[in-house]
Amino acid sequence: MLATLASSTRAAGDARAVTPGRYFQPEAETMSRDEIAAVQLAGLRSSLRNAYDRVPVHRARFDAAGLLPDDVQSLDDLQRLPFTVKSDLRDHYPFGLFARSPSELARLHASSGTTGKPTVVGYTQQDLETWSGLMARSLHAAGARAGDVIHNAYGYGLFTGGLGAHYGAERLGAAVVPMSGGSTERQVALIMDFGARVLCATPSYALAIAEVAEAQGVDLRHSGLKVGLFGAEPWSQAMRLEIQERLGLKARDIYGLSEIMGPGVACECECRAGLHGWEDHFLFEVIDPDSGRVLPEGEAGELVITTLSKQALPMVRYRTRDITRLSTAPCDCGRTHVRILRITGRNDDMLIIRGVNVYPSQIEAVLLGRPMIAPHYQIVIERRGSLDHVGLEVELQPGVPETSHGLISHDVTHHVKSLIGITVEVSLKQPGEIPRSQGKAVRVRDLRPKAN
Ligand code: DLL
Repeated sequence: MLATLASSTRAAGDARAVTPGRYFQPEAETMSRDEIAAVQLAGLRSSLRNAYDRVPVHRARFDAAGLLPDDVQSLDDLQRLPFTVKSDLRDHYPFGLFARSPSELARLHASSGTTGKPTVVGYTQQDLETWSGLMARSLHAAGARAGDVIHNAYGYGLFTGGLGAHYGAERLGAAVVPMSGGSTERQVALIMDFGARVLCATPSYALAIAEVAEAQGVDLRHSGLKVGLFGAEPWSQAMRLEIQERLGLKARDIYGLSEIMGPGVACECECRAGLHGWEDHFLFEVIDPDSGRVLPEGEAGELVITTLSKQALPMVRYRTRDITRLSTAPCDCGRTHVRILRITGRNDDMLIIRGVNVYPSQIEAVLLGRPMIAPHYQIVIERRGSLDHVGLEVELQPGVPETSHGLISHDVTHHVKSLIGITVEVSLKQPGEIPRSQGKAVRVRDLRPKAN
């Protein structure tokens, strides 16, 4: 099957010769399941050793579980260790889970934590090498090639999307256009002018680009775009079809999270039958989120990931909160790495708004403590056109004069934008207007179409 991989990547009408890039790595990507297990066991033992020797939090947990890294004889032994959760990163902010000192790091990234403190992740130079390699492998699996122009509209900065895709594209041997998000009209012009063959963006931003192009009278279906790598937020099959139709490319799903690495933990291949999770660097489990029990292959549950090669931030059984299923059935592309089926949602209250991770508690933290605002609010998220729109309904304290309304709205909008990074439309409500709940307050009304 692999022999046909190169020829099958030649999209109809795309006459360019397909160069088997350096980042199709058959020796790694098509190992037998037994070979994968052997690589994983070796990686697990050394990663647990790294965590045990250098991270007091992990050492205490391993000791409490009565399992030393050298005791690990099989992959199943991992189940004897407890999970790591997002709040562990917050509780040991900023560097408490790091296995390297800041002087040994090459980069730091951060994403939203559940409250004011961000989740901080760090990389050694070798971690960055691994990440670039896996991102290059992902790009290649999705259909990008050395020599392509890759238009990268993932946000650059603390978010891992921009730089993660950037270094992977360079490693692949492509020319990257480091566009980041925003300036959508300019994005359209540069996609056309530079002849980009590959687009990297969140799926909702890809649609926004299509919309702006259409409004400008530009038909991106006639551009050079052939492949899109879309991720960082859940998206549906319907959205895939719409993106493909409007941009004239093959839309592929890419998954990742900062705590584990960033984009490129898993990616769809040409077959688009699930995302290959790169098992030579990560170990994937799916658990019942309530009992924590590991579920048999094929059952839906929460994805848990253990890193096998990370130096700076080894993660042991990290609960991603993402809901999915796994399959080790052979894929038509010939790759043997497990497939993570489309992420259908999360089992915590984290929202992903225009690709930005947001917890309702962060918005609450902005509202509470503002004297004219009562502790009752609702976040209403809709899809307007292709983009998320966030309404923030906020209840006033009794007796607030109407003359202050403009100032209050502006103050809330400004602080939400500067502290959390999203734009909200504030509507002020009179005392008692926000519905009170009998039980758990309904803080979020998410009216966007669901992923399926
Ligand atoms: O979103 C990394 C990334 C960048 C992935 C670009 C793909 C492309 P975080 O900001 O840490 O990292 O957010 C991670 O985003 O736990 C999922 O809930 C969600 N997510 C990421 N990719 C997908 C996807 C980046 N393909 C969180 N489908 C994860 C559904 C996704 N959800």
